[in-house]
Amino acid sequence: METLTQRIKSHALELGFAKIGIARADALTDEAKHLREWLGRGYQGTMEWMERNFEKRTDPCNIVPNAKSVLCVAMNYYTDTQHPVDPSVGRISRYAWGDDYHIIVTNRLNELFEYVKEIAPNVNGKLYVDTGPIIDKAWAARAGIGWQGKHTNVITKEYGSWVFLGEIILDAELEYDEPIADFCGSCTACLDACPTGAIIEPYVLDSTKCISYLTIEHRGEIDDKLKPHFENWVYGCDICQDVCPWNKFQQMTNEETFQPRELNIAPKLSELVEITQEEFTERFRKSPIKRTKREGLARNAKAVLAGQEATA
Ligand code: B12
Ligand code: SF4
Ligand code: SF4
Repeated sequence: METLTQRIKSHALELGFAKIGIARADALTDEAKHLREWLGRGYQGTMEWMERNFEKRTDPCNIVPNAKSVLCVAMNYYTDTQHPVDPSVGRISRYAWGDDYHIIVTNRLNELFEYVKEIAPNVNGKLYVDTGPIIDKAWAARAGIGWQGKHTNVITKEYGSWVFLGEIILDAELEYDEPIADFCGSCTACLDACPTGAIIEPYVLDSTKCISYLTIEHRGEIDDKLKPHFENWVYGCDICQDVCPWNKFQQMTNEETFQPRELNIAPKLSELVEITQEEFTERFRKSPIKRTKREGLARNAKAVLAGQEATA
């Protein structure tokens, strides 16, 4: 007879999640200390929302009363396409080539939650995929999905770091997984490759220097000093993950919706600078790229071109 935990885990795999692990819903004490220090150093930049809800962010019992378990999932998004090398085109991070994972992973996690409620009707909980006051990576690490690499992303042994994370906080006791070891060893490839020096020390990222932050989250002008280091990235950046030796274990995703949209792989920089609102809305429907808005994408393309001019 399968236990509740075994049934949930089997169903998660049937739904297409690559990995599932379960952590005790204890308060995040060490992580809270690191988060407080990180915020104190201003590494969140203008993401002020990260300073809010500290109590929820670091203790799931402040989200779900009597929380007992955090059920963590990872969904593989790797596709067999490479980033372009033509200097006249922009690079878009791999995670944003297809449909928005917020929609895809949330819908799938909802299906899993429905299943849990069906087989354990008294269970209460809440699910998150990126958007809530919860630290996805910390929970994935605690649940043994993978470890946080020196670039700070969670790396799985089977799929590398090309996985999206999500979780359901539940008020039911389940069988728990153990965290796995940190397999970065003496490697420093990500720190050495980051063009802006954003990984200021192992496991510590200064968002204000990170191209991903600058091209997606940051509003307003981009510092002229950073523009020559953009290496054609106009939405996010994959450099620290591309150089990671664990990403040679990448596997193709089965998710159709994550397959690259033709126009997202190598958009002409000159086209992005001039893209109209109508074109932007049409082209990036259901895409994560919507987040940066038309103005943001055009600004990023201009920043790359300005950087190229400055170093010509
Ligand atoms: C804010 C945010 C960002 C910010 C800050 C990134 C960051 N390092 O946290 C920016 C905009 C830069 C960003 C970029 C990216 N992001 Co983002 N982001 C988030 C978000 C919303 C919150 C993360 C958070 O709470 N950070 C707080 C800081 C303090 O955490 P941290 O850097 O991981 O630090 C921890 C440890 O390193 C440790 N620590 C700190 N100091 C020290 C010191 C020592 C000695 C030790 C041992 C440990 C340690 O403690 C900290 C707390 O746990 C999450 C979704 C979520 N709600 O959780 C997605 C999330 C982390 N992002 C994600 C992705 C995919 C990306 C990008 C890859 C996208 C891209 N291709 O451009 C890049 C990666 C850049 C990078 N190298 O990290 C995924 C990561 C998936 C994975 N496999 O890990 C997430 C989980 C979204 C999701 N649900 O899938 N992101
Ligand atoms: S995403 Fe790019 S800029 Fe940010 S830490 Fe990684 S390599 Fe550096
Ligand atoms: S590149 Fe090396 S140090 Fe960086 S996360 Fe991967 S294994 Fe760890």
